[in-house]
Amino acid sequence: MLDRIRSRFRRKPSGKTLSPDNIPQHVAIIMDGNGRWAKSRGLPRVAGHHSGMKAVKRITMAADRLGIKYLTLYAFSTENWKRPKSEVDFLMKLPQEFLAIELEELIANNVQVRMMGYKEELPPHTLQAVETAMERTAGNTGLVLNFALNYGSRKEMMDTVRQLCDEAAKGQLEPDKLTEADFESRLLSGGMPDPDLLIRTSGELRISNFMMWQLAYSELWFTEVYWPEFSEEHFLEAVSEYQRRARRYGGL
Ligand code: V0D
Repeated sequence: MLDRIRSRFRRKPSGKTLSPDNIPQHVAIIMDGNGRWAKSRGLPRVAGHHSGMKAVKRITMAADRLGIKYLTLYAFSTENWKRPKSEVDFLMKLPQEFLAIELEELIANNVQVRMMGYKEELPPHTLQAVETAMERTAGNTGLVLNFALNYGSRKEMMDTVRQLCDEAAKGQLEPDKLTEADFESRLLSGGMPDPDLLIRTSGELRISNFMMWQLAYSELWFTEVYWPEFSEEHFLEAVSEYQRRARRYGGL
């Protein structure tokens, strides 16, 4: 417990401290720059993906120590299937490898593993590993570690629209009375709060089909740093900047 309090007040290079209140409840991250990191070192792209996996562990533990409740990581998009088959095959082995190494520690830390995305297209070995992890951590009450895996925001919204139309056609809902809450609860993120903070690494300044509905009022924070080099310090810097910004929700 002391450790937890200390880490929340840890001094940063800037000399600023994080406030223990106003910790973002939900942080989402676009983990970009793995291939570029590898290229800059003369390594194959897959070496970058592998190194990026280490950063996942690092930032998960940092988020847990800060008392963040939800961490959503964009691991694989519905567009990523267009990459070379050899790269996709490699990527699809990472969940198993990650969980083989980290699941016991995640369980010991009361972390709940979840997946947000379309399960149908995933190779059975990938889905099996993720589902086992979700089952084994379903009762945990600590950090929710939510992997966006085969996720795309337009598909998510279109599926939600289809489902609502279907329910309307069956007479289960009245279009006139449809609310934002009806829409939200049917998204893949249903039941989770919207992200308070979005982080994107590696210098691209785009949302790239990630949680477009849910990010409507989120603070956005971008860094040039490649994901494999993203450190706890960088993460604390993003949270510190989040705390500095006034959150006005388009109101006062
Ligand atoms: C590669 C950087 C962990 C982004 C991080 C299949 C690209 C490392 C997972 C993971 C990937 C997913 C689900 C789960 C446990 C771990 C992961 C993918 C890529 C895509 F339950 N890292 N990671 N999944 N990379």
